[in-house]
This record gives sequence, structure tokens and C-alpha cells, in this order.
Amino acid sequence: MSNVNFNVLHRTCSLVVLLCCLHIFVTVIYYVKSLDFRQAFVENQQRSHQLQRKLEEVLEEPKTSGALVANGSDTAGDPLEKLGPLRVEFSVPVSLDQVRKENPDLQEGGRAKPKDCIALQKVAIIIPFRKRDEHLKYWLYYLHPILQRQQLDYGVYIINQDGDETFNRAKLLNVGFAEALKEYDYECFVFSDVDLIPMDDRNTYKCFSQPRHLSVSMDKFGFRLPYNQYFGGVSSMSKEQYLKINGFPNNYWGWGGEDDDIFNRLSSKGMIISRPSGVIGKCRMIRHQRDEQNDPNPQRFDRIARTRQTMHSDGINSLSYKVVTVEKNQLYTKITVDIGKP
Ligand SMILES: [Mn+2]
Repeated sequence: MSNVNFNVLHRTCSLVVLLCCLHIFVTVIYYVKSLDFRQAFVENQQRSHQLQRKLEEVLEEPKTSGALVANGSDTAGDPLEKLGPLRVEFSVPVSLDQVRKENPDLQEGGRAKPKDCIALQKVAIIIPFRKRDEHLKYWLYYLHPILQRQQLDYGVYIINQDGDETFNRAKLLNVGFAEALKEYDYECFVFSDVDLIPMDDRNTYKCFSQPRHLSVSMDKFGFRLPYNQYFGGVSSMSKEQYLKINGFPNNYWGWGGEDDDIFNRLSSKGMIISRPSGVIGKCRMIRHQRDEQNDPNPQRFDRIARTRQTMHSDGINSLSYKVVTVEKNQLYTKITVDIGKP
């Protein structure tokens, strides 16, 4: 009797041990397989990164070695084929009539969008302005064809400071942001000086996951960044990025400092500056004398040092101004505005 009992017990135990071994075996197999998967995933990621880097390198090489693609030249075929380095010069005068004729698809207010597709972004281009009509002609002449080739849904806003008080670039930019948003559901804002023209239309006037500095290699600075934190000239910010820093300062009267204040605002919110390469980011500035009523601002160093304390009370949330006139034509929307005085 006890012998039979022992036999049954022995068999049961053997069975349990066998089951355990089987279980361990299966677990090990699955574990090894999942390791393989992970390895493959990592390799795949690395390969796609390499591919992207190569693609970027290829894209950054000028299309035709040395030969410049003239702006507005009609090379037939794929519209993307036209993208590349541009000839930009200011020796031949241009007229607004000419610009209107060469851009027949523009809508009232300097608006355009692609005909055959839906643009990825709605972009408002904001230009702070006063008495620079000569520069504006060149800007419109060069930029309208570029922006249309870039297939943006965009509008051009010239924010003209009324009167002869000291110029205030950053406050005019704030006005442009507020006024453009009253008209259309813009998602992206490009802030550009009127005298800066990109020399390569692969430098897209749109927004990125981080605030973008577009005029990275200006002829004025020998086609280099003057310093790493430089954020002047042409930049772009999404609506969210702009609101996160409470817009721009309103109290930088006169030349200089406001761009460094904006840089401080961005970095204090943990953002970094995105930039195109030095090749794609080349641009030309129209030579000019410094304007009257735009002397260097002596307070700028003091103010830059205190951005973090002042930015939450000085910005888009404290902006006040009076619109004097609004002029709309085929090439732009010009808003003349009284922004007060220092
Ligand atoms: Mn200038």
C-alpha cells in the first residue's frame, strides 16, 4: 500500500519538476527574443538617423555648383528644383508696379497660399518700419516669390511707427503679433527687419519645434554669427512659443538690446535656438546710414541684465497702442500705429 503511495508521489513530483523546467525554458526563449527585438529597434533608429543626416548634407549642397539660380527664373518641372542659392543685389532699382506684375497671385493685404495643396503653416510676417520705402521695395521684390515657392499660407504686415519719437522695434513686433491675429488664425510669426534678404530659398520662413533664428550668416558680419546668443535680424516663433515668453519687451526705445532681451526670455523658459546651416542661412543687408531717432539705447545693458525679473509684467500682456491707419494693397498690409514715447 505504502509502496503504491510512494510511487504516485514520485510521479507527481517528477511531473511538477518537468513542468517547472518547461516553464523556465519558454521564459528564457521569450526573453532572448525580446533582446533581439530591442537590438534591431536600436539599429533601425541609428540607420534612420544616419540616413537623415545624409539627406540633410545632400540638401545643403548648392544645386548647380557655382551657378546662381536667378530669382524668378522659370526653370520648368518640379517646383522644388528651383530651391537653392539666389542672386541678391541692390544696384538695379525696382518698382512696386513691377513687383505687382511679377506676383499676380497675391491677394489683398499681401496674402498668398498654395493653389494645389494645403500649406503646413499659416505664417504672419511682421516687419517693423519707418521711412524705409526704398528697402521695402527690395524686400517685397525678393520675398514674395520666395515665400510662394515655399508654399506657405502667409500675409505680410508692415508695422509703421507713427510720428518722430525714438524708434521701438520690439514694441512694433508686439503690435504686429496682436493685429495679425485679429485677421486670421496665424500659427507662426516671422519677425523680419525690412533690409534683410535671404540668399537661399531653402531657408524656410516658417516655425520649428524651437524658436528659429533665420538670419544666421549676414554679409554685414562676414557671413558669420556675431555671437552665439545673437537673435537679431530675422526670427520665427510659433504662437505658443511667443506666448510662453509673454511676447517681447515694450520699453527698449532706440537701437539695440531688444533682441538680447528676447534671447534671455527664451532661455529662461528652457527653450533653445534652432538655426539653418551657415550655407542656407546666408543673407544680405541693404547698406544704410543709421536712422535719425534710432540712436543706441544707453539703458540697454541695464535692461538686459534684468530680463528675468521684468519679462512677466512687460510684454504682450502690458501692450498698449493706438492704430492710426490701416492700408491694404496687393503687396502688404500696412498698419500705422501710435506706440507712445519713452
Ligand atoms: Mn539695418
